[in-house]
Amino acid sequence: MSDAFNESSLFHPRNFQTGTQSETLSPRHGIKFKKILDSFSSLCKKDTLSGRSTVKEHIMEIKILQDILESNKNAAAEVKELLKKKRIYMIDMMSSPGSGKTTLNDRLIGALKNNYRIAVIEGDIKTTKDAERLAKHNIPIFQIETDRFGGDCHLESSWVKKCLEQFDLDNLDLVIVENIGNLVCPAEFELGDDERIVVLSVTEGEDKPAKYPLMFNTSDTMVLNKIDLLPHLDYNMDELMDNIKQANPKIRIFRLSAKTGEGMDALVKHISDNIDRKRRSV
Ligand SMILES: Nc1nc2c(ncn2[C@@H]2O[C@H](COP(=O)(O)OP(=O)(O)O)[C@@H](O)[C@H]2O)c(=O)[nH]1
Ligand SMILES: [Mg+2]
Repeated sequence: MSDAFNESSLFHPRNFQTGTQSETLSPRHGIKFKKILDSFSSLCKKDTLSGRSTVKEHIMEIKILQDILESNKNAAAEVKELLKKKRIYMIDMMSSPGSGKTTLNDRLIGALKNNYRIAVIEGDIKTTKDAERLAKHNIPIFQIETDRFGGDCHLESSWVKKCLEQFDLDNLDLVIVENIGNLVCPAEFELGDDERIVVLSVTEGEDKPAKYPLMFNTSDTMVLNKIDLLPHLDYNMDELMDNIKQANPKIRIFRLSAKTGEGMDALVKHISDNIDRKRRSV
């Protein structure tokens, strides 16, 4: 383990709450998005009350939304370029709340930290609980609490870029981003990562790839988690596989239990191979 990963380099969660870093995470984006939501709800009210067409306003709002997505895309390209230059592999991990992202990251970091230099960006609407759970690994962790600037339900690439700038990028091989827990908004906002992993736990049912196709369609990999619970469930694996095939026939699938460790080896190998490939890239 390099000197860059000693106790002093850890971004301790306690510092995020009072430090200036979280305040510099581009508050404009959060507020802008909130304004759009406000505008959309007032638009709906106008429609019901007057019955008049609001097509003009609608077009204007969509243009603003496109601007946000466009500016996110541009910042994602910058993140991609930076990671390419520094040969760092980055994972955007997404899922519903409670499907096991932090538990999985705990296991992954435990399995990878002796061979690779890892940093984590934790996204939550509120609390530093996940960063605190991972602090024992003594690696750099940055927690983004979106509640401080609008409570966004996803992370944006410009915020990730600001976090990356806080890390010692010359001494990193892997960055894991734990996105905010939901299967909707994070799918819309690319972060400039190398791999999008969606975690689905068996307790969420077989229908989620059909109900949230964009999330599964834009992901490279699906981790089917909590397989230790299968004996207790009436789970239809064929139905899940049909649904996932419809949403994204090319998605890579790992079945595992982040709790017991069953099935973890294949995922650890997959990520290790990808980190090695990135490190060898020119
Ligand atoms: N049985 C079982 N429970 C799990 C597994 N992975 C996570 N959990 C539990 O699911 C709950 C939510 O996990 P967490 O990692 O916080 O999910 P997150 O919200 O996606 O980060 C916790 O109580 C975990 O202990 C698993 O593979 N099997
Ligand atoms: Mg979590």
